[in-house]
Amino acid sequence: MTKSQADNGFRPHSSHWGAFSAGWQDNRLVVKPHPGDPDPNPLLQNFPAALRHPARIARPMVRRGWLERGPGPDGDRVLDLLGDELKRVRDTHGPGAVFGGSYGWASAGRFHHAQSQVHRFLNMALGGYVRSVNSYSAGASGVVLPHVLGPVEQISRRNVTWEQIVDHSEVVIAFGGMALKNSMVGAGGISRHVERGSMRQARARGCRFILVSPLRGDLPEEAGAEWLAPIPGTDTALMLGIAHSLVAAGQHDVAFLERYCVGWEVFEAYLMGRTDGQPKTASWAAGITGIAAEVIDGLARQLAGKRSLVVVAHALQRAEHGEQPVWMGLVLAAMLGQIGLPGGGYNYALGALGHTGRRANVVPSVGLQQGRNTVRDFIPVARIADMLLNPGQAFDYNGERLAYPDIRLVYWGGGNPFHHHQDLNRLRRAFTRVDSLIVHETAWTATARHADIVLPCTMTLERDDFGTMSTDPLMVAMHKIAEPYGEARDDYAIFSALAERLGAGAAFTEGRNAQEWLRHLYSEMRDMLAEKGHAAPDFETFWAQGELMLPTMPDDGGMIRAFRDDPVGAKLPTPSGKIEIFSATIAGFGYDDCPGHPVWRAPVDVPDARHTLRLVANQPATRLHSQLDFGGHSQAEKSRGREVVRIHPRDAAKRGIADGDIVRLFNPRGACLAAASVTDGVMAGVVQLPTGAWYDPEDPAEDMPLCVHGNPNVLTRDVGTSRLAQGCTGQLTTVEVERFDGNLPPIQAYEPPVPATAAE
Ligand SMILES: Nc1nc2c(c(=O)[nH]1)N[C@H]1C(S)=C(S)[C@@H](COP(=O)(O)OP(=O)(O)OC[C@H]3O[C@@H](n4cnc5c(=O)[nH]c(N)nc54)[C@H](O)[C@@H]3O)O[C@H]1N2
Ligand SMILES: Nc1nc2c(c(=O)[nH]1)N[C@H]1C(S)=C(S)[C@@H](COP(=O)(O)OP(=O)(O)OC[C@H]3O[C@@H](n4cnc5c(=O)[nH]c(N)nc54)[C@H](O)[C@@H]3O)O[C@H]1N2
Ligand SMILES: [Mo]
Repeated sequence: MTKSQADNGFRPHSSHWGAFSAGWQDNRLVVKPHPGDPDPNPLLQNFPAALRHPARIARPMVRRGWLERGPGPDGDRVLDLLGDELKRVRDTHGPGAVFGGSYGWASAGRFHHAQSQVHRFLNMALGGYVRSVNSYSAGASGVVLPHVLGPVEQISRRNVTWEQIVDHSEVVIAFGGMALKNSMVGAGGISRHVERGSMRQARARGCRFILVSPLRGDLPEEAGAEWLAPIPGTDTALMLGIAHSLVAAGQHDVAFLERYCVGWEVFEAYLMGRTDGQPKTASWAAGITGIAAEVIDGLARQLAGKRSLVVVAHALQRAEHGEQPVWMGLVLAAMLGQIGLPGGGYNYALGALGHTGRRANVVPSVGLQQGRNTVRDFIPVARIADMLLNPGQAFDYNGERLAYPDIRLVYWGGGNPFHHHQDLNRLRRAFTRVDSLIVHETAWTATARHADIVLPCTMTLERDDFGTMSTDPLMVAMHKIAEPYGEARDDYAIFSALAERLGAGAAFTEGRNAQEWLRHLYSEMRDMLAEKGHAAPDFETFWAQGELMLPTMPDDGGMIRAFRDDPVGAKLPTPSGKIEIFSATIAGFGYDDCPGHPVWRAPVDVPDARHTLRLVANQPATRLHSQLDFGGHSQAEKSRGREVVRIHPRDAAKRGIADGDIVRLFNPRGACLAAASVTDGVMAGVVQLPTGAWYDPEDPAEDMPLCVHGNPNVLTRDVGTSRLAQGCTGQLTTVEVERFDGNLPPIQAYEPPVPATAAE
């Protein structure tokens, strides 16, 4: 922040979607992007209306049904009640009956980061909790990539940069695109949005972009991309077709495959049809993908012999057999021989987030120490409903045979499972199986509404913190802009008070208040910088300046470049030390749904006579997930108060749907309303409804209520990607769409629940 902004009463702050300053003008909150940001994110404009919106939670609440089973609370004794419940579960069932997965993005500030707070509290006060592993973002890739190339973070975040694309790439083929809406977001805060400008510059130099996606908007106009729209979920077949064309034309890089990879021969036998009698030719792929064989052949010619870059978006692996396109993209890039060269090769998830394509800071970002978790049980994160519905049941995961624990209490802070999980009607049933669901929230999300105890907490603008992410150099002093809403308290204050009741007060707080923690964490950052020979100002100076520019590493291509330069001295962290086109480890697990090399497996969830369209449920452009859905920008982009579903003119005409009509999307799992936007920016046969509209059941008492607002997770399937990774498959499913001519039910999602359930 510049000094003059601070003088005008504007104070620095940060969010996952951008750095900014905020202040008050005529009693209204005004938010201004950081002056150094060349392409600020419009999501910043969700803040002003959200800050004092009635959807905020003003006071603690306890569900009446829950209370009737126990002693009633009075005054603000909710914490006593909750402390007693935590003691009961700890002492009678042990910490292994507590699920503290608490997945979610929370806020950018690193001290008040809600999951870090929840996990530290559960470790200190209960001795631990059942945790979740991996993410909804990279559920399949996070498991398959370490077997075949390396840790997903290294491959997505320390690899090809936008600088390299500007200077070196000749062809970039982006499976799932690199939508600007997505790269505008980065966990911990992002200060400069460089993607649009980089694509413009690369194109001006002559770089060609190829977009493989159901949506034209998945690359910006600046990229000038050629747009190919295969049937969603068929990218692996398309890549196999390209691979076959390369081999048929003798254009694959045999020297690279020999020197840097293992298992080419096994895979080649499959590719050429020697193992299953089916050569994976361009015309075979055409029959599956809907892309003409000549086009597939042409892609092979365009990519071969050039500085080509293969990008695979997270989205592709958030689907049935999601491991396959991630692995096959790598194999395709290996065949092209550019892996490890500047601007070439393979970059998983480049452009899916603002973390990628940038130089890393010389020091990692700091966070709250988590303490020790004594519980060994865990689940792959997206198996939560399976766990709650089937305690004791066995499941496969990454070569292990595990069993679901028996959970009595679920503790959530900083995430919204009624946003992020699939098949919400099933999730609702799952949550009824636990004794207590405890939620800390800033606003009345569906998760808060389903909780037994809700504790209102401050939102980021209501507390001091600092924001930093390991691939953005700007560390921001996030000044408090407003007083807490109602009785909202910081997660830290709530946990400190609870830890006290559980006899772990001193262990949890280490005697520090929030301000002292900020200083403490900052001093850790300063020490790390000093160790690397970089001076940083003291806390007071940092706070007064409002920001600190951190030093960054050279743009060196990370682990993958090092391996290319020296395959013996800088082996990959795979069992063979090389790229594994065939993985003996994975083959050894014996999973038919994820064998030892990439394969095409037809999905189970495909259109039928009654459900003829594919639904793409992707990330929303108008907010981060479900956060601040009640904010100004998110609301302004809705139509008649509903989330917008995009449908191709041909599909709309067939159903008598006009632009702006309210439609009903349905399948056997559920139904929701949305407002139709008729556009040829989405391929025919596909409708796209982003995630994040707050779940709004017309009649919550029903088993399968209509969501009147447009949350696609009432429609998605709650099944794992495969036995290997058990990742989330929420991106794609099958639906039917019809015009909705009934009376339009009101939106109730943002109205606080009836106060009869108040704790007092
Ligand atoms: N169908 C389908 N589903 C998907 C996806 C998809 O592509 N398709 N994508 C998935 C992906 S990649 C992800 S990452 C997930 C995202 O899922 P989530 O991360 O769960 O979504 P958010 O809306 O960011 O949830 C964060 C919650 O934290 C709250 N919060 C913010 N600050 C604080 C705080 O300081 N304290 C507390 N206690 N709470 C706070 C916010 O109000 C919000 O409710 O969704 C997944 N779900
Ligand atoms: N504005 C905004 N940005 C975000 C987020 C947000 O909520 N809002 N969330 C952030 C998070 S947590 C994550 S993990 C990333 C997610 O990054 P991604 O998962 O990559 O993002 P999505 O928008 O879900 O999907 C990208 C595109 O893939 C395309 N696609 C879907 N299915 C297929 C398919 O089968 N084949 C092909 N070729 N393309 C397909 C869709 O058209 C979609 O727009 O985004 C991040 N960025
Ligand atoms: Mo994500």
